[in-house]
Amino acid sequence: MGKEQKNEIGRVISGIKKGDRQSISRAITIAESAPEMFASLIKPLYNPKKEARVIGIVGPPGCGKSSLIAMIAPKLTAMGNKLGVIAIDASSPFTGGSFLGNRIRMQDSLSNNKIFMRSMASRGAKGGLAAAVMNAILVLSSAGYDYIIVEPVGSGQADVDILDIASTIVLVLAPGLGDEIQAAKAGLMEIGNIFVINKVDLPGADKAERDIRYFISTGPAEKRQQNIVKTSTVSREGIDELAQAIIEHEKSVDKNEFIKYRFYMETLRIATEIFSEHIDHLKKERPKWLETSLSEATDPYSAAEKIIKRIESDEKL
Ligand SMILES: Nc1nc2c(ncn2[C@@H]2O[C@H](COP(=O)(O)OP(=O)(O)OP(=O)(O)O)[C@@H](O)[C@H]2O)c(=O)[nH]1
Ligand SMILES: [Mg+2]
Repeated sequence: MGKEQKNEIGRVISGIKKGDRQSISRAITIAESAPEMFASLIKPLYNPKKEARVIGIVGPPGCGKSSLIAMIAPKLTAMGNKLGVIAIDASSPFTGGSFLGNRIRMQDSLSNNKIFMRSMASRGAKGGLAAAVMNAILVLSSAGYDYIIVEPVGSGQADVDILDIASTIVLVLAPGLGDEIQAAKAGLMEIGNIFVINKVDLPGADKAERDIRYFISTGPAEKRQQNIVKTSTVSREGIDELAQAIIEHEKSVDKNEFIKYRFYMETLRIATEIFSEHIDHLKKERPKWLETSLSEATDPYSAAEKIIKRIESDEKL
């Protein structure tokens, strides 16, 4: 790493400690584009006590996830929380059509530095989307954010395994989505901690609710008691209940246990990344020692074991 990069890291670290938004933004960009530089940035900042609570808002495309986030965001900040919002594959989480109006409601929280918003592209991040999202969570946690809402793309499954990062998962469904509800049922129903039927101002809301209740009744026993929150971002029905349901669910989560789990998943992800970087390097370089090992090995398994030993011993590859 060059002197200039080191200086920049120093500046970004002290900025993040002060909660400076530009530094937070820059750190997330570094995480997306230069993972090795990000490592030196986050090491001195990381503090497990500061790990934020992460809420995943999942559901089929167009069910109203972003609109709901815009409405519950000010509720969470009004309770004294600093809130981060990460939306995946939105041009910007708060400039999409439905956000223009909601942005006005959020103005206070925004000007008080209580909400930080960021969108991420599912393609293009070095190390993949899961890495970029997890690293953004590390940055926002270090900057003192209490809650982070993540809105994954489309069905919510995408590249991010939301179960690895979120301690509360809100599943949003809406009337009139037809097949998408069927698809969502298959994959998402099992992971939801809170079920939401949004757009209850539209016809068909009752049918959607009956469908979901039926589905729940056929699911695992522990889900049968599940509450369904009915919301509309048009009439604002159910918005307070949803914010409250999220807080209540978080109360039931053992935060320390969940953070240990997220730490474990994060560690494995980083280890995999470092390891595969070594392997990529070997694919490109074919160094002399590797050629020798290969010619000495009697089978490819023994040859692979030699490579692993070499990586472990941290000898120059
Ligand atoms: N009638 C009605 N329309 C709503 C409601 N909530 C959202 N919408 C509309 O539904 C459309 C999609 O809303 P979004 O909030 O962008 O939905 P999303 O789930 O974030 O969509 P993707 O991110 O594209 O998957 C927009 O046109 C919203 O204005 C609601 O409660 N009632
Ligand atoms: Mg959206």
